[in-house]
Amino acid sequence: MTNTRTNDLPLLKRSDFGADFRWGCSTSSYQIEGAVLEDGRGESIWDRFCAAPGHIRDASSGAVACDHYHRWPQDLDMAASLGTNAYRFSIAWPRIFPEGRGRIPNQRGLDFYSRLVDGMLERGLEPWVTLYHWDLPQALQDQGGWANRDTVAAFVEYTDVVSRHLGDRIKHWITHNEPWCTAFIGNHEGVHAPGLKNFQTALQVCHNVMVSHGLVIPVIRRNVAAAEVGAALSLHPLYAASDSARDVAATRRHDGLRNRWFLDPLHGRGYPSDIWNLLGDKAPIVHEGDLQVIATPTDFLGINYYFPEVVADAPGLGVMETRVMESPNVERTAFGWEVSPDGMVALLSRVATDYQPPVIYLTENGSSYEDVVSSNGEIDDIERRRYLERHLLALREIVTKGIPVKGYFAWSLLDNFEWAEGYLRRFGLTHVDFHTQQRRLKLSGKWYRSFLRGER
Ligand code: IFM
Repeated sequence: MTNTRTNDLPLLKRSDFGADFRWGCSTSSYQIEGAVLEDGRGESIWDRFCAAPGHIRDASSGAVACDHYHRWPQDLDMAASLGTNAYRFSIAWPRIFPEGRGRIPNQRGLDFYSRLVDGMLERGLEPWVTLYHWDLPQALQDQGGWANRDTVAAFVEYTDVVSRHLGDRIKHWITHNEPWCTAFIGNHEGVHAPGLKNFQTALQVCHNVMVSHGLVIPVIRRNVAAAEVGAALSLHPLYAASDSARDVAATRRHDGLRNRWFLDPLHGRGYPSDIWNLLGDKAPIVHEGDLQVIATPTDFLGINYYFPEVVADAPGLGVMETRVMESPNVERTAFGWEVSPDGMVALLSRVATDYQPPVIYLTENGSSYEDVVSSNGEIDDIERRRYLERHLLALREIVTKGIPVKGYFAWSLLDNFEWAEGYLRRFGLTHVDFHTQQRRLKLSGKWYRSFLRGER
């Protein structure tokens, strides 16, 4: 039954998206690599954060994760066997500069990624690299992390080294993954590394990350012929909890920090004034020219789409005075995230109308469910398969509307270390037994494979 379509859903074919469409899976370094003490890798903020009790729900860490550092040939074989033509991964900055910066990079770290990229090319997978997917060198955090402007300079140096070493083989460069998460989950909510709970710090982190994005674009272009560069934002369609003027205004405010805080400056509009005016003395320090730097033209916009949010007014609750509501009677993943392919259509339509990016890639989309390995070793993750199929149907609708989405990357190739949730949330198309490291393609992965291979 794996290769048949879900009976109540319309037929979907790879060819509906055109021959040049990029199809891939996404991963990130700390979530899959393990080998945190090998080949000269330095400590990252996630190593430090995981070591402190109470931060990770199952008290785990990425120390071993999927052991991808050693098992990458098998993992790339799996990615290629699906019929994908691209693969998104990230580089662990502490493998390149164990102390965050320095005159001489760690050659063994560069060699690892060089082998990995060669492995992709040998398998017909176009490498899509993310430079920062949250594993900051701890040495830089010890000096203030992203809140310290020096980290911006360090990121430029790191990018220069990586793009000079790998730019002959990598054409697609993603500067940052989900700067909202870097800034706010890590520095305001305290749920991710480095675990700070300070709104003002989070705003400064956010600004510095955005400046670093703009500053590395010319560096990559200088080092990489015909490079295509962009950032991957986590964006959400937002709905007011009621028609009341207060909830509608709250939703606009929430949108201001969740979505427009990134989209506006990236598109040359500066920070949204409605939000800036609310921030008062918490607003970030912005140097002259920063907004022009952030608005440096890119080649594409990466969007990570997972779920919509329903927002209500919350007087007295922080500067933003908003609350995200749990709307009842909606379909949710095991993580509690609302399942809404329509939300993806709404989001992409809105971004296309309001900002007109020339090219969009869906750089992440996926779902977490509680998978069960049956006695015959199969993982019949019907819900994830259906999630994937419905989101690809939504994607076809988006493409049919003329919105320039040119690629889709499923999150994720493998079950992996899901940050503060540890190994309790599985997002993979491939099941990983974290005791034996055995990989097994799930029903969802088999569905993606049959779709990509045109076997349906
Ligand atoms: O696992 C994460 C990933 O690192 C960033 N985007 C969302 C995924 C699921 O939470």
